[in-house]
Amino acid sequence: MIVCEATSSRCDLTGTRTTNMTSETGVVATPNKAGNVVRYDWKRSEVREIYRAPLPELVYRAQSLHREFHSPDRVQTCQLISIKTGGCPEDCAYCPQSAHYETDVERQGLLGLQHVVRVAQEAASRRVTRFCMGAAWREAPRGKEFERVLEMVRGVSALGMEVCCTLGMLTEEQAVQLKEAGLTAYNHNLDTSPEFYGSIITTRVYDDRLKTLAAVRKAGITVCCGGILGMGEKESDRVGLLHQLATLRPHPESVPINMLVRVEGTPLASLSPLDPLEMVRAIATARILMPASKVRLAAGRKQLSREAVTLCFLAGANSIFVGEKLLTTPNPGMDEDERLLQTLGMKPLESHAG
Ligand code: SAM
Ligand code: DTB
Ligand code: SF4
Repeated sequence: MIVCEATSSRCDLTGTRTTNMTSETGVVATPNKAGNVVRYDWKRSEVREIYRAPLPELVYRAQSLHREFHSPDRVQTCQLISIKTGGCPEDCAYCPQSAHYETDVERQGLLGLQHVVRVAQEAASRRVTRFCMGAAWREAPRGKEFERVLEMVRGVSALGMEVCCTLGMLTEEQAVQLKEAGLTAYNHNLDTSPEFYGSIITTRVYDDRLKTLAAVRKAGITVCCGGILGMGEKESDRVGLLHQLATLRPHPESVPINMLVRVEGTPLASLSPLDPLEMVRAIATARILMPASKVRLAAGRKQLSREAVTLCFLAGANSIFVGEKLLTTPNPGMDEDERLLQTLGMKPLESHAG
């Protein structure tokens, strides 16, 4: 265990302990193979302290811990597809798909099953191991459209890929149906701190998100949950988001950290761009707080230099979205990413899906 000299003995920046820890509410930590312990009882002040540590210290500690839980030269490659685009009734200020804003996004109803499975097959042939289907819905629909989504999940799952969906709010019953269809993961982001949430979205509350996350967990689906940086939030909001994620029990298996893609027509379009080093800090902090999780460097890579992306990998990011498009916005092309991984001596992670 690496002990932090700059902090009190209560908080070592590795976030690990060599013994089991308990609290009044019961066991708060589970050990990994090496005897390190994953904690769920982080205090916000501890998260702040980690986030603000000198950058070399922060990255060193994140990287040290990364190596205890993951292969340092492996990156999971995931591909997104927008299965239903635009016209969303929610007013998320960052989102080009909200019906509240005039953007260049063309509305598109739910795609056909065969088209989606064909795109997934092409992705699998390029060693993409996780396929994520996103829909601009406030909540997953009922009836025929939901049946079609279930077919898509079955079709992609049959290819041996990890299957993820992000469809908005879910009922417990829908979560069970998705699980039975073969869904690996459900993406549902908390996006920012509870305090800042109301400045970004007014059509739902933080608690709605937490309820869907609970339904996903209850159904036995893994959780993909993260947020967006660069929406005009303060450092304390980034800390607040990371604190929320790190106190979910169990931690989300996947933590996407998005850098805002500023889209013309959305209320956040003219914000100043985020300092990429904030992405590095957030990723390193996520790695320390949730050492066993995949930390995904998600949206915003087009705006990051390859050196900034490299720093994100050093800070513990071990998953990226590949392909020229995210849902509606551009992403670096496959060739560019292959070249980058090759230059860095890194390789795509093999699939764990059965
Ligand atoms: N409607 C569903 C929902 O909101 O959960 C699923 C689709 S939504 C587009 C998925 C996630 O994309 C959002 O939670 C948000 O974190 C992210 N996102 C959307 N627009 C973005 C943008 N302009 N920049 C970065 N991330 C964005
Ligand atoms: C996540 O956290 N980021 C991805 C995925 N989960 C669904 C979506 C990013 C969307 C960026 C804006 C767009 O392309 O529309
Ligand atoms: Fe709708 Fe999701 Fe976009 Fe919000 S982020 S407007 S819920 S598609």
